[in-house]
Amino acid sequence: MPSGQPAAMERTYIMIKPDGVQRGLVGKIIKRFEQRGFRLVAMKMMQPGRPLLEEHYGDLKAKPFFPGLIDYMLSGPVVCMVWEGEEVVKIGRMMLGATKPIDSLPGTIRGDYCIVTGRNIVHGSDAVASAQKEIALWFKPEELVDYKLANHGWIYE
Ligand code: DAT
Ligand code: MG
Repeated sequence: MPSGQPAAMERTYIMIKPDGVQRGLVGKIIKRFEQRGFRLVAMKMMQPGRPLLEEHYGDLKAKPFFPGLIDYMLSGPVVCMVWEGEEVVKIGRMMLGATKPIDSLPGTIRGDYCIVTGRNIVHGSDAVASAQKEIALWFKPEELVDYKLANHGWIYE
């Protein structure tokens, strides 16, 4: 891409799972997205119910770990966020680290804070299309806040 040509502005759905909340990692996870330069578009804490979680993880319904995954996600409140920026979906996944913490490199969130796949503390959308679906599932349109980040011009060309 030629310099000065902006890549598409994207949004991604990032959710701190119950273990991330209980382990006091909310601030640290938010900080990483802030310091990278992304714009926080929406944020709320909630206790999701089973139907919402089953919809969110609908693609994994047939997996043997699905019931355990839903129980884990029901075990406490989560922090739901929408972050915006160029290539934020891919960069966000990179910041999270691999699904299995054994493959997550140090420096990534999962690589720095967790050991097993079933307690990997944070969710991030895996593609632009799934991000759009997940944002619509977890947030009402009026919960997405429009404002200009004061340092935008110092983050983008
Ligand atoms: P990711 O969260 O990296 O997008 P995924 O969408 O494949 O990974 O799976 C969703 C979550 O399900 C994952 O964060 C943790 C859990 N999970 C995935 N594979 C698992 C496994 N083999 N055993 C236990 N839990 C698993
Ligand atoms: Mg996934």
